[in-house]
Amino acid sequence: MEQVLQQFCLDGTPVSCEPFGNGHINRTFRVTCSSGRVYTLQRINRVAFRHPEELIENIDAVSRFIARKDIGLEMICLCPAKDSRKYAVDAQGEFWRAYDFISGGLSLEAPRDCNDFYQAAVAFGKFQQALADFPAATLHETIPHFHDTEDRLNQLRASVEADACGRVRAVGPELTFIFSREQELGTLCRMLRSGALPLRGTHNDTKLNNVLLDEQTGRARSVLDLDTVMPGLSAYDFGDAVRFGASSAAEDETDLSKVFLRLDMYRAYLEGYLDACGHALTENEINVLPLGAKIITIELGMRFLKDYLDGDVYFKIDRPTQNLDRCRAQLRLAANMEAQWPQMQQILRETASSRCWT
Ligand code: ADP
Ligand code: GN1
Ligand code: MG
Repeated sequence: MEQVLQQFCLDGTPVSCEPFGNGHINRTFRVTCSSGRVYTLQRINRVAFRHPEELIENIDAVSRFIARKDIGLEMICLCPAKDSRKYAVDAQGEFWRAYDFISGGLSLEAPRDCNDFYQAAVAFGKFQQALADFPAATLHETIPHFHDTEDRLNQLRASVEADACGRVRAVGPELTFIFSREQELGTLCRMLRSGALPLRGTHNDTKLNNVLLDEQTGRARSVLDLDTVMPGLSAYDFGDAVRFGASSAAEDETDLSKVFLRLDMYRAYLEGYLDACGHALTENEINVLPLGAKIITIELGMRFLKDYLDGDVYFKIDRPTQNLDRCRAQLRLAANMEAQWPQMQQILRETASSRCWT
């Protein structure tokens, strides 16, 4: 680690370096220097990200673009290395980056109340708004087909055929649940192709713990984890946040009777999101927000299942069946969304019609 840290232009000498955060992809550390300055140090996951230099270019461009807009979002700032690049490479060829640690910010695993979730929605909504005039064509596609649900179905099919770990026979009900919804799962992809939905600069990983709320005021403070900022669909950004933060249970809950969609949280997110960027969304985009939540929830179920079948090579796990548990919890949540579909639609109508721009 020392060999990595000494490559960056840090303010002082590092005095401590501890593992930090609950991300599933990168390895994150909190580094404190003799000056009192604190940094986030991260090793970039090379299974997920094949071209780390491109990833760094995206993050640098997007964070600086948004910081200049002064819209009340504090953006992460990449720390330069001594060779003036914004990353370091260690002896094993692994890529590392350092950011200024944003102190006084809360990264939550679950909202404490509806206001937390409203504020998270404001942060992601503002973020998307701020990217509206970003030159999207200059962004690298850090993970090709990231939220291409049709492609995710094909990837799952390939993993079932390969059955690398002999696990397919244990997941029949999960596969039936997913493939019986195949047509519906492709809806947003088809709408994008036909021009019914616009491609925007989106975050693509809108988990609650990828946002910072201010510790004192509880207000939206920052948007983190810019690894997957790419052209995408607003419905998926909305949906992924709801999937994670409006679930009554943890992403890997094993007692499925505890897993359902909290309609109060769903409403709070919808309000925050529409308050922050609703005026800029098309009518179709607003109408498909609930569908975005359902489709992305099943898409995550598919991704966790694929990784379980492949032998847990993508998402970090800390117990052997965790990816299968994550998959089952997602599918249960999606089934519950289906059961509460009329209420989800009604809340959308109420929230959208009470906004003055409708
Ligand atoms: P991963 O891709 O593994 O999810 P993240 O970039 O999301 O990595 O970082 C993991 C966690 O570390 C975040 O969820 C957040 O809690 C914390 N974190 C990352 N960067 C910062 C920062 N600059 N300031 C404060 N906390 C941070
Ligand atoms: C990963 O990196 P993290 O933990 O914020 C994943 C997301 C998933 C999420 C599920 C690059 O997010 O797509 O929705 O896990 N990120 C990547 O918890 O694959
Ligand atoms: Mg993260």
